[in-house]
Amino acid sequence: MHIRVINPNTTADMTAAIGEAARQIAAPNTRISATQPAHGPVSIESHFDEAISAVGVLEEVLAGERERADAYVIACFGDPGLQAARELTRAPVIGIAEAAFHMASLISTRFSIVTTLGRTAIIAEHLLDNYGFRHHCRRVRAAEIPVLDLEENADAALDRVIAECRRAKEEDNIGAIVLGCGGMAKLTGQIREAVGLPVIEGVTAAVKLAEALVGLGLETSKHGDLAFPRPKAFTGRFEHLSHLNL
Ligand code: 5HY
Repeated sequence: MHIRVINPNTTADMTAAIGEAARQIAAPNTRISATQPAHGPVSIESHFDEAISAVGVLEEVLAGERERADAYVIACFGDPGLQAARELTRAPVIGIAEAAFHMASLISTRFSIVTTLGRTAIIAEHLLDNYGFRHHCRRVRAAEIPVLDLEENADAALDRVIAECRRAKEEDNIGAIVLGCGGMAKLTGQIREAVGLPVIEGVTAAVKLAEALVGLGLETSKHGDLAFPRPKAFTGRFEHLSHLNL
């Protein structure tokens, strides 16, 4: 099976690291392609960044449809464009936040999230409400690191993430920690060792969920709100999306 892992930001090093993390846990017959939009923010740290990145995610799904991908992973913890992406394909589309919440709830009664910047914590809180996991999550914490520090100052960023995870372990009365950024995928092993709690990372959780859905022959429902969008004209820079024949 072919799983297209989409990093919604446009930082190639982070896309490569996300692809590598996915390949390390993918089943032998799973082919992982890691891609990013041609246009968009180098990192996603606000509602604005997320809104712009969502268009790039959708164009990457349309490109994946031309390559007949069997499933998609949206590798940003805001799950940008998730429901819109599901409208464009029959293939399963998994957001890393949603995947991590499901996995965490299967191995713990309460978890905390450790994300990058405090200002993005609200995005994770909205997803917890939207997906029905608010009661499972004790707290959304932030290591207060810019996303690209995970690439450019990785050692210092790792120390801050570990410190925040240790505070969560001490203070939050939890059984597990969810890492709140796709860029943390490559750090999961070191964090698990340092913190001594189950640590769930979304990219790998999403790849395994995608493999399970494809393995079960389950597709995104085309009955109801996730049906293909009605073909119509788009104007200006979106004219190429006109009358999509999906
Ligand atoms: C992510 N931003 O996973 C989110 C994390 C965050 O560029 N990739 C990003 O802080 O919201």
